[in-house]
Amino acid sequence: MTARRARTSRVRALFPAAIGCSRGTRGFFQLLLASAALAPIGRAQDAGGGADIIPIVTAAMGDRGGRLFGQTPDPRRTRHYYIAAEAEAWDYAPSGRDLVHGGSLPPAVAAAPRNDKLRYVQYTDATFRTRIFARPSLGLLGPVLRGVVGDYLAVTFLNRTGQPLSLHPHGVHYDKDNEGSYDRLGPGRGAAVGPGATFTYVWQLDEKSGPLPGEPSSKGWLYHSHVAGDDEINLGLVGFIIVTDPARARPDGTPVDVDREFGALFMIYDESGLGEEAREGAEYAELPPAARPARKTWAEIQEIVRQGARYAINGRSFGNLPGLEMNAGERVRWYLFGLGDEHDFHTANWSGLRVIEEGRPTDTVELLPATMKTADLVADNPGEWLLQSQVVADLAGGMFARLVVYPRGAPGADRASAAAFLGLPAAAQSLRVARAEAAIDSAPAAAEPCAITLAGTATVFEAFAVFNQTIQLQLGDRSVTFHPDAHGAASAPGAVLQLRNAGPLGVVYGGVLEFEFALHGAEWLAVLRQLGLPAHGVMPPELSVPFTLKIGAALHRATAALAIRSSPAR
Ligand SMILES: [Cu+2]
Repeated sequence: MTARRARTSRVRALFPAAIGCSRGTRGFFQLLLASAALAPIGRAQDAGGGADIIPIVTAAMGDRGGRLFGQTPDPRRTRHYYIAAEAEAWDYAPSGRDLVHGGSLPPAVAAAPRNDKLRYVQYTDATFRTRIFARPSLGLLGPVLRGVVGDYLAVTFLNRTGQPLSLHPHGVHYDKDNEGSYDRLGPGRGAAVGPGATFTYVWQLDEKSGPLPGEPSSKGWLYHSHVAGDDEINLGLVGFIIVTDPARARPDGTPVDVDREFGALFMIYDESGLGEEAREGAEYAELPPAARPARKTWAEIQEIVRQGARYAINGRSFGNLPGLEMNAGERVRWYLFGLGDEHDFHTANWSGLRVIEEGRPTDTVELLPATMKTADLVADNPGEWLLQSQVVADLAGGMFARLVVYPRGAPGADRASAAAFLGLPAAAQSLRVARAEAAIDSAPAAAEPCAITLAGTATVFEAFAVFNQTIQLQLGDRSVTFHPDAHGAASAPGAVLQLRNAGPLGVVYGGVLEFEFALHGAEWLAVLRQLGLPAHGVMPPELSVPFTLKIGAALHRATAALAIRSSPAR
């Protein structure tokens, strides 16, 4: 990821097959350069930097994927995902603090809260308009893809960035077009998806992708962009796949002997801002001046790299990864991953808890780059604990996260399978209702016969300007359109909208919009009656109200359980 990778590029280049997907052909050219002292090879010939690679598929070609070994897979056995790659400013420690030790962040981390990242973002369908809520505990990781042995995964990928990208999976069965990995030997169609282009990858979850009878009932495999090697991993384009043994799976594909799942990627990200050239330049400082692109000394480069290192679990540092919460007694499966370079040897350690990994009880699991392991624990020790790397430099760098085991009898972590397991279709939501209530006044001359409050969250694009889009609410056959101002406020006849989380410039960051509608008047009472509210007699305590929200071009659907307060009581 950094200058330290430059130091080893000769070694890697000697073993390109063994290194597999962690290295492009750049190291090979550099090997030529170093050994023969040739003149530097121009960037146009260089495999490093995705911008230099000519995309295999472009926006003009349309989607030329969707087939595996020439066949369209059985749709009844296919799980379809829609994933875009998008730019995002990423904060490794959004609280601005070390949330475990209570201290401030190292100056280099505190000074750079916004880091340019590319992410895999999940959408509801091929229109790529409506985002799905990301799982907070997954941090920077992309959506989890899952299935049981015998299934196919189809991933329609839209590249919304300016450089060619891909999805390259580990562990599953694919042909060359679906490999998603760029090389000069004869790249498949999915090897380099150009800016604006779409490609549907199809992968088979064959027997070898699933667990053996002696292994845990499910296992995790990494996927990542692999056009120009690990640059894209460092940018954030990483996610994982879960494959379950069908003999040990529930109907929804979750492992039957587990109550909850988490995924954790241990990796040092490089935010030094140093280009390949500067890093490689330091490495080749011993070359004759004509062949040397170096401008900084080795020591200078090392210091810049050190300042730019971000020690993270799922892209969060210093206790800033949320959501690692479980309930006492739950059987919890951990999918553990390592990625990166020769500094990325990490030891996943749970304080207060022990796991079973490869049949042994332990509290520490060793991770090397491109390692994929499964570890199970029973949450038998309520309290606040840590998931951390026990490597000394990792601890100093903030590679730890908070764990919570709620005691029995506490409300605890959400036990619904969509919340407890990763990547289930039921969790693929874009709209959540936090508060839904209606006050009904049935008196003949009531001043306010009906007042409805509907508040919640909906997904939006990154850096969403609240005053730029129209927002349309549809309840029953009644639809209202709002044009919010820079403060997120808008009104229409019988309706008021307030968007709650726009910053001073009227922009929402983070992809989640908080809304609150207040609806007044007899027309809304008519809508509720149309949706099943009785006109006379005893009011039900709750009314199920389906509604849609159109934010710009993105359509969101949800059903609110509307709490009914009626007066006068009868
Ligand atoms: Cu890989």
